[in-house]
Amino acid sequence: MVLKTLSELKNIIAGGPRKKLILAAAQDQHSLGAVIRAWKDNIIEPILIGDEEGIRKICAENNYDITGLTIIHEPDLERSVETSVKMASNKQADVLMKGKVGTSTLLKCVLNKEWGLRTGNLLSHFALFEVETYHKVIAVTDVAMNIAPNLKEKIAIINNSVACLVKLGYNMPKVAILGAVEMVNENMEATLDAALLSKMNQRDQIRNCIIDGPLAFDNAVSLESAQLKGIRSEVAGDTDLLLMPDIEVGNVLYKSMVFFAKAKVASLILGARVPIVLTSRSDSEQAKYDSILLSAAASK
Ligand code: COD
Repeated sequence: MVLKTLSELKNIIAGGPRKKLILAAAQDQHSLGAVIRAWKDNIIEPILIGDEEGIRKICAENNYDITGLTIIHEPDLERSVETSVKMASNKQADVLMKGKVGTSTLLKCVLNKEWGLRTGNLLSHFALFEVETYHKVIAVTDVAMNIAPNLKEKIAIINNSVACLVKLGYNMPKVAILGAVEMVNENMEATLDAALLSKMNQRDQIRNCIIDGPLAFDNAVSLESAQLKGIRSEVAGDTDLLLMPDIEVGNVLYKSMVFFAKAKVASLILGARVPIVLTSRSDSEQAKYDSILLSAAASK
């Protein structure tokens, strides 16, 4: 099974229990809009933590009916994130979501050694794009958390993402390890790592997926480009997951997909005790809603 559109995430969660979602620093219009829509759609049971007056003002201005919704008043930003993370850590939530607070403030709390959401695994960011010019959704990792992953970290990032794709119903997702070129070049570290990751996959050191790399972006997503270059690959042109060499490449790809290609996106932090919806403050309400769908599917 592969997903063709993000709205198919609804089929995966259909009939399942509502997930408890904590929205940290909830006084954020797009986040509240997405959370309330998912609540009305019976996908989540939200708890809003933040400045109650600010939350109620946004809801009144946008005609959001929040009768019956739990609000915990915590006007201080850092304390609202800390309370949210502690509650998620105490199993009071299936999903944590970031509201009006900076990414690194939330991540630092999540990584807190005493009361954070660490599991011993590497945490990584996973984004799922629906773009008209590709025949199915395509996942991209890591565009927002790990800055310059080494080989060991790349393996953990692949494992997190593949486990998530398997929860979404994928069987042996195809993983392209991106480089600037499709040949191993000893001066380009990304291509060396890609070759090692491919060989580790062939030898069953990385399981449950088919890895090939290095692949340049064109051969990863276009069979025609791969054939023109004479590349024989099970992954080329049919990639399910793109592994980025570092955060700069990943973040620029993410933003160019959204701003130039008008892609729809859903994203999550994986590897913590609960999935974390960490869309950026500039992401649309739709992106936040789709990320909530993804988090509900990933917390199955
Ligand atoms: N998974 C698990 N543990 C981690 C991870 C991870 N991905 N990253 C750090 N840790 C642990 C370390 O082992 C250490 O024990 C502790 O956390 C602190 O590690 P530092 O000092 O490297 O981390 P910080 O607190 O300085 O920074 C961690 C961040 C995640 C905040 C940092 O990596 C970061 O700023 N990433 C980019 C976030 C960002 O700006 N994204 C852009 C979004 S658009």
